[in-house]
Amino acid sequence: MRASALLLLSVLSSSVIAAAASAKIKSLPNGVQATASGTTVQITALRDDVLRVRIGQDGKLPEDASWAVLPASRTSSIHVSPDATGFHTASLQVTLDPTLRLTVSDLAGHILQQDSEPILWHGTGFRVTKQKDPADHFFGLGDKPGPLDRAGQSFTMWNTDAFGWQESTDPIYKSIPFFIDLRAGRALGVLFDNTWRTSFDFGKDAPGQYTFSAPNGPVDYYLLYGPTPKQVVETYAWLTGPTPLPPLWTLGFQQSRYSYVPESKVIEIADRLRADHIPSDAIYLDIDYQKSNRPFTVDTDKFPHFQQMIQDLAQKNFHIVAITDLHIAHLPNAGYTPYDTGTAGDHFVKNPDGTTYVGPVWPGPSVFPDFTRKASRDWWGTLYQDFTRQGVAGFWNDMNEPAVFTYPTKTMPDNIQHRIDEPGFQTRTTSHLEVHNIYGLENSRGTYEGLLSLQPDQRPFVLTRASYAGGQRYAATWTGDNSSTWNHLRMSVPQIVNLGLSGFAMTGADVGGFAGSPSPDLLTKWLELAAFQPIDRDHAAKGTRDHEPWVDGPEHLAIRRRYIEERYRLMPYLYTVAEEMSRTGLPIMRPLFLEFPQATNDGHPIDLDAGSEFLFGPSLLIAPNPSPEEVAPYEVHLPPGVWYDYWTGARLDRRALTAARDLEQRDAKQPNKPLLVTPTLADLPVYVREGTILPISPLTQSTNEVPNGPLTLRVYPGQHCSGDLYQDDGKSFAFRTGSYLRIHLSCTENPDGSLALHIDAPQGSFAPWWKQIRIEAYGWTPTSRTATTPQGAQPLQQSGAAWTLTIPAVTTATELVLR
Ligand code: NBV
Repeated sequence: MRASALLLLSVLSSSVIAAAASAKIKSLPNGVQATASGTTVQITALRDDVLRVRIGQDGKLPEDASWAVLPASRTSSIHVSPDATGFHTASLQVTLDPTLRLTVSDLAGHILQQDSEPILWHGTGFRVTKQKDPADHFFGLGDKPGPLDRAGQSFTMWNTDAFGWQESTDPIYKSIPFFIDLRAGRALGVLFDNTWRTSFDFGKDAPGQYTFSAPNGPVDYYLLYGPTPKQVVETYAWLTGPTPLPPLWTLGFQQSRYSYVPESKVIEIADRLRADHIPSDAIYLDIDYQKSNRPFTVDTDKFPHFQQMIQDLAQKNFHIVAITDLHIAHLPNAGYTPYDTGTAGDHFVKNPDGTTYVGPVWPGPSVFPDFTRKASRDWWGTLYQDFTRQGVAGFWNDMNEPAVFTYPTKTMPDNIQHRIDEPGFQTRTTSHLEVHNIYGLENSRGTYEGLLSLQPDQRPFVLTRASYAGGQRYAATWTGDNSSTWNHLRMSVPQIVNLGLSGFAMTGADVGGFAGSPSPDLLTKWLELAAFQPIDRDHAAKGTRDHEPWVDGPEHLAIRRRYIEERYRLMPYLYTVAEEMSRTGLPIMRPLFLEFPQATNDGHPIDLDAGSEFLFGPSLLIAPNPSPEEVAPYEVHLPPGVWYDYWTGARLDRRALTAARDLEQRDAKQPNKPLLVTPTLADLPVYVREGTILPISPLTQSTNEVPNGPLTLRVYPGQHCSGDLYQDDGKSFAFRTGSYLRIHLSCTENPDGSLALHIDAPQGSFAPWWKQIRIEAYGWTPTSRTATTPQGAQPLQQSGAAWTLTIPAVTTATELVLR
């Protein structure tokens, strides 16, 4: 794949048609347009911090349409201030030189991006070349494996069924042509909105430049200025839409395998999860529940009481997620409804001669919905009617690259004809080359929108394998067919982090690895780590050894259960983070630089020093072994500030040096010196950022269960001490009309040594489960062991590293002072 991308680049270089030095710059209310030597460039400001660049030949600009960008954002614009060479906004300076090279700077004159050459054309193809600074670090680009920082590498966008992918495999399942350039502490996001087989090179070909190119399609890209990376991520969510608020149960532990059959096996798995007290919420049905692998059928020999099974499992608080692949069995005159109704409605893609394209996949010869037609997506959505009626809670769109069993391409031929018949687009027929990378996106969109129209007051859960930029609006995703190796465990971190930076915030990797059989230790470590990742789904390929938490005996089970339980205790925090994600686009799993962009003197991302560390929400830092199979101690680099050990509550500063379990002492003179951690099977280091107020619930066995006992607020004093808590019914859209609960919390350390906790007046009308609130204060020592509460003075109790008290649930703004 990379070889062909390089070939394209060298062809492009050999036929440069550079714009001549005669550009005429025309001012537009919202930007500029200029033409030179047949190349027309238009740069417009959508906001002060968002630019759009469109370039065309022969005086024409590309079609103004997008599968990724929200219409309202794409068409927004501001008035800019023109100047001699371009324009400026309230935060950016835009300059075009006579050869149409673009420079974008901040208002202090720091160059954020600069064309090092004019655009290169080669027929329908083109290449955009930017100067690369040695300080540039690149993040994003979706699920691409390899190191977190993309600098020095090149990539191709072509959605591929990449069973058995490894660290250097490219491309794999998704095409998310969005990246963030972090240059000396200033962040700029770039969305290259072109669905063809695009290429990216971040200084691999030539160290002083980075490029993006395509063999066809529009030159249409967006620049999103920070300066902080967090602002860029939030702006990307403004541009392409955030991940919607997921149903609460999808944040629970999910158990899957290819495949649990027959029905009795599914029930056995559910019963064992409950009997072993492994908190869990979902069980997956992979392709073998279907009759002869035909989507939207059930093999009634293996599942004679399908609906009853679903209802019985729902009684036990399990949700069923069923796979529904897009390839419809080619079964004329056989009474197979998806084929019959799809054919009647002309919903399948065609060969160049107009006949329906038929390709082999799981059901044998199959036909493929034309998802770039709204009418075909609407038809697709109706296929879910029986399953939703029967109570299937979530749907899994696999194989939607699309995967076809034709080799070597593993997809449909380039010349297959797709119809674009879509509000906002010119109606036309185009080849597979243009649609390939958005096929999975539009498949999952059809599913999501179909579910919404079938069950308008239920938040859909769709899990998709392939997608394109913006696909987070419709589906969660996973990293496909990973392997049961230590390296794949390690790689899940940079992959999920980069997906989160690319808009996909609800993401997981198959726990235990899909291909192969994990050793007991590997499975245990994986279940530990995934408890702190957005989607926690244990999944395994056919023919591999069993993967469920209990399979390696009581000692392993006890460790695995402890981590899953911890995830459930953290559910109020996790759900609050998920709600933030649904408003702002901030991912659940974050690189350290997102929260600590100033952590290093030269502005390089601290993650580059910090092995496999990541943040789970804004407040918890997870520090797995960067060489997970290694037994030697490893370094943990904590960003500046005070940190607490999550497990013991010990404050890791000069006052608590000796309390740090399992950690070598922190050097008092070098507070940012790395910690040394000795890896053990049962431990995963987790740290809490100072100033955190962490909401915790009593343990439940599923998210459906109402927790029994108080809400706990763990207070970790320090800078900017605050926390939030969000709750709602976990499934409907009632939150949109006020049925939610939001509480903002903050704490202050007073000069007299007392600790004040402020609980703001709750917002929203949703009544939560707790009747009491237990406060646990860490890293703080009382002088008189009492608290002032609205109910009067109360004694503080000591419990481990915390001082605690319990008060009745509050309905108005409340202040407690612990002294
Ligand atoms: O549907 C079977 C599998 C599924 O379990 C896996 O998660 C997907 O990534 N599917 C791929 C098709 C076949 C894989 C060999």
